[in-house]
Amino acid sequence: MTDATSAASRILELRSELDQHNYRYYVLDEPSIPDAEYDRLFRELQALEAEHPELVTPESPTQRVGGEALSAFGEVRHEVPMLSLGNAFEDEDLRAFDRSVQSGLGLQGGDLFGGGVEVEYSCEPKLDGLAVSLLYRDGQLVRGATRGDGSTGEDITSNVRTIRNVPLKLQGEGWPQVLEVRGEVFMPKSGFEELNARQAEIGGKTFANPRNAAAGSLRQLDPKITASRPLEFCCYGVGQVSGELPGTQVTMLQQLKSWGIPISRELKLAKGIEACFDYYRDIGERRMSLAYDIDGVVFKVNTIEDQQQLGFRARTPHWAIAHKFPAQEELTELLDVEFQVGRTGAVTPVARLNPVKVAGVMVANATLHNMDEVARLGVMIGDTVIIRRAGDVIPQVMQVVLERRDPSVVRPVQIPSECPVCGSAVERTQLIKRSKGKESLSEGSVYRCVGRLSCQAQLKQAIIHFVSRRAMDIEGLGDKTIEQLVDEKLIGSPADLYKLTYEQIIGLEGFAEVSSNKLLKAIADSRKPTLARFIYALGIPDVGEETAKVLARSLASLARVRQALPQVLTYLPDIGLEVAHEIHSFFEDEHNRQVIDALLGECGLQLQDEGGLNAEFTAIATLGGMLDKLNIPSVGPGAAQKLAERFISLEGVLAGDWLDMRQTLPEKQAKAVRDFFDNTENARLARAIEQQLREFGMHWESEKKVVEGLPLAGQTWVLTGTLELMSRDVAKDKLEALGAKVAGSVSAKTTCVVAGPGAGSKLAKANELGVRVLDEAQFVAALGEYGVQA
Ligand code: JCF
Repeated sequence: MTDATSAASRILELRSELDQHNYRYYVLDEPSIPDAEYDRLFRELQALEAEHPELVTPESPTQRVGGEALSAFGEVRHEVPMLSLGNAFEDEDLRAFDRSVQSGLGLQGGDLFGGGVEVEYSCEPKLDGLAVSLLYRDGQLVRGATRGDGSTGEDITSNVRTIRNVPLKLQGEGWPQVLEVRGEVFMPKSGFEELNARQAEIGGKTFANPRNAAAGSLRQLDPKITASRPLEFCCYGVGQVSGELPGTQVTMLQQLKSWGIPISRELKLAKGIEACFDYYRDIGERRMSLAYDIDGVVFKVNTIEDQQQLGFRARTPHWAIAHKFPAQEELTELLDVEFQVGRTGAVTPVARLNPVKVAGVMVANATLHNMDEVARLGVMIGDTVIIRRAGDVIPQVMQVVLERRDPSVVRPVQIPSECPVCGSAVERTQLIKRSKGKESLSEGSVYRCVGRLSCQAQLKQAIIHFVSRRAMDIEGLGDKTIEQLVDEKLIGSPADLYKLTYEQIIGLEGFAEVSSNKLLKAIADSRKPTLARFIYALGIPDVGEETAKVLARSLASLARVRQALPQVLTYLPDIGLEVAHEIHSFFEDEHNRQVIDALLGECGLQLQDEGGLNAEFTAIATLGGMLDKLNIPSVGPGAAQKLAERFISLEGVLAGDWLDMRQTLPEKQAKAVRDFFDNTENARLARAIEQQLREFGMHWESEKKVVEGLPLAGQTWVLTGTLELMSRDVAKDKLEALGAKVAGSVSAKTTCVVAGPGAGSKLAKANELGVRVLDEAQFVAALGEYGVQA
């Protein structure tokens, strides 16, 4: 093949590929490759066409800019063409732009150093949205249009009218009779997240990024859909104008702002190109905390007369440029998927990638989170994938480029059946769910190595966690040292730390006399942790610092925490069934028990602040509440309450005869209760829970007292908004213990509404109906009046 024929065939290939991506981008709003990859293909075509001008055709994507008008909308001709911007990727591109501006304005060599006169530039972030034109006649919005190809766009008047910050009428006075403003329609990041969550919930289409979401929302044939989308407009310039506007970019935009047109809050004036670099760096640093996506900053020659003198070429002005940030998304190949074992044994897939530079940093690995994520992405080893790295966030695999999949090469990602580190079984986690008195198991998204501390990977992580600052706080024991200790089998559990000798430590890499003694002292000094720190240091799955503190404060002894039944743990603030089971099974594990016994025995650990029971746990238990926690099949809270009212005590229920029970409950439920307690295991569990609640100091109320003469008997309360001093469950328990019913909605029968921050429709309804409303502080005070502590 000659050079020319191979160029010709590559050109055809690139054109068809670019046409396809253009269609996906502009018509479907569903691009399958990152912008950076599109730009590369585009530039490759441009370069080939420049080498072979005879091969350029009018249909080539290089000869057209922007999207084709969608036939469903009317056409709009732009009297003044809508320009796009040239790009500067490197610093040098921006300096070249500045030099060409200077020469265009005849300013070169203007000072002693030959550096020319400093040009003033307006600066603003470059929003990642869609360019639109808004036409105002006599101050009224009469037309909205997309940019389209720059000379013809689509008429989207009904849609832009739904954008909340687009004024339908201009404010103030002095606006020109005809005023066409131009700007970007975009979707803020938060609105995008909410929209996607909403769409996922109703099984609708979700969007890859805010830009696609904005495009998909703006080009809806039904403006009601557009209206439901969180779009915003930001003006950056003007088109047709009758009459005069202020003479600089910045003053002109400020004038538009005074008429009610939104402009960028980040608009600044920079004197000289160095100030532009400062602006670029400043916005770059704040990029992640901005409310919207941007892909660079825009610099414009500030003086409008100068802009006119500089003019434009094809469709880009000589007086403005977009200084792009490094792309956050790139394409690469997924070479392999490896599995890492974490502290709690979670086996997580990690993508090994053909290294690629993303946002300025080489990326060779990316997280795949879990196997559900692998399935959601549909990713296979050997696929081409899109990698995204935003700010300090770890690189993510965003999407598979299916067009680039070679079915003969790819293979599925499989979770290993054995732990890659210790060879123990890998099991899928189970989720315990409860509804209507039924406990059901479903598959979790996490797989776990069951090896616990016999798995070296888990052991290393467990010890790293154990010694960490907020846990046992042993200084001088870095990750590398811990790895070495485990690899050389010097320690097999956290307890072994306390048995390390001077000789063993000085034999480690990086240790000398002084540092060895220091470490020994640090280990010895860690022997008196608080109970909360110690519980946290154990590294029980799902037990973070907060939960550890709750356990320590409420139960006030490790012995009680170790014994606690899961159902009893759920009486503690913010401990759900899931976590309760994790805690319970952690302490059931034989290996864990041995390690804890060793720590408290031969290692000499002494836990501080163990002691009497704390008020936090002296919540009020009722028989009904306890029966509910037993999860008797088909028996919900209502039925549990009826049982309690009828039988008064647990022994009463256990002995309750069938006829009695059938008078109280429908036959099916009565039978379920009888069957449940006829199983001696269940009866024993119920007695154990009741006994433990008493032992742990639970303030036990008999049902009899509950139904009669309680201070809030006959009242109906509603809890809404966020409660900060206690969980809603606890608040509900306390109200019920005082005899109140707690309902989910407000009506004229509601006695009182407790409204925390964020309360919405229920609070509004209460105010409308004149129902009494308490804030949380008032609520706590009210409880206090009845002798109940918050
Ligand atoms: O924010 C933008 N995406 C943006 C686009 C800002 C500008 O000042 C622009 C633009 C496109 C063309 N100015 C022009 C002339």
